[in-house]
Amino acid sequence: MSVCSPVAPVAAASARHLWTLAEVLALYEMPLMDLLWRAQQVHRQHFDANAIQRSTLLSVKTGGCSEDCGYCSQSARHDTDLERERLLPLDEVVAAAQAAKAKGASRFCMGAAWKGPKADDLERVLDMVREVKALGIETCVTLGMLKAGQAAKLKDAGLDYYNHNLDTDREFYGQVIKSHTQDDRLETLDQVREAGINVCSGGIIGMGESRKNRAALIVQLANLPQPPESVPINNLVPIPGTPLADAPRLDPFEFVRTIAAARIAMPTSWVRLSAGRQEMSDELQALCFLAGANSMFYGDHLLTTGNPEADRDDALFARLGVKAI
Ligand code: SAM
Ligand code: DTB
Ligand code: SF4
Repeated sequence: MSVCSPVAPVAAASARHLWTLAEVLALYEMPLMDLLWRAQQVHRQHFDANAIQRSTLLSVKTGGCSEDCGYCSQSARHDTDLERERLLPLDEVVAAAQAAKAKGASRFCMGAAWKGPKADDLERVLDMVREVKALGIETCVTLGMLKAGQAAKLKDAGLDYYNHNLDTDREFYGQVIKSHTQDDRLETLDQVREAGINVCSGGIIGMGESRKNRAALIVQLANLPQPPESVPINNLVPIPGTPLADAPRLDPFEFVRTIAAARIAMPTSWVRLSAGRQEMSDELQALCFLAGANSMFYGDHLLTTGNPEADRDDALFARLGVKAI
């Protein structure tokens, strides 16, 4: 195949291309070198290909979640080793954000294991957003499903991004999560958009879904009324005690293909190489960056699982000649 022949029609600069499943599946089926080349071309049209954005995560409320997401260590319905914690005090959160900023993260993301925030919990999170924002670092929260009016309050407090993943293809969703539907998640994304907060939404790969399911997730994200500004692609971190503890491991090249498909289908979005980096070699991560990932979580913890040590990431950036933004 010629490197120039597009799999999808090239949209006029002003018109937005809506992706079909066949087109995204065709991306997945390209020879890897052609796919990477195409992803690089798209990436370089919109971004500095040698710059990677870094967000630091903090779990502000850990465990005891009512939902049954099959991958999650924090569901009260799974028998995992996790210790439940109450909502962290404000000063601890602010101190962690200060440390993240000092290490060079440009965004601080606070996660809570809730189906959604109760009114009084939200008030405490609003204080966190205000104080973290005042430090001069971007703010992100992931609190589950929002009720009417909650997104507007978050916006008023200074929230920059709300993370809420579609997680997996609508057709596969019910096999992983039964306590809520993907439509519930879409409703929250609408509210976040409506409030003028940047949308961060992506998914998890390696849960036993098919390639068609992976492609369908990318189509769904890309064809949202407006594509998410930020698209986290998580590789399943298998958690003992969860239904997905023994999910068959995915070929790492399939993960790289998913990053490339996300990059091509969402050219102006930040694509985040998210959970699963700790198990990846430096070479595999470099391949993900080549496929168009330009964001990552920085700091030795995700929410309840590990992430590469900051020193290892700093060394990787130096070896690759990548600059942090
Ligand atoms: N409760 C909120 C929610 O579900 O939106 C926020 C926290 S939840 C842990 C945030 C995201 O983490 C999930 O949507 C999922 O994509 C990701 N995640 C959770 N457990 C994971 C795992 N074991 N491996 C990979 N990603 C995971
Ligand atoms: C996202 O897509 N990945 C992050 C963040 N958004 C909140 C969370 C990953 C969690 C990995 C499993 C854990 O640490 O519990
Ligand atoms: Fe709860 Fe979120 Fe985990 Fe689902 S992914 S169980 S909603 S914390």
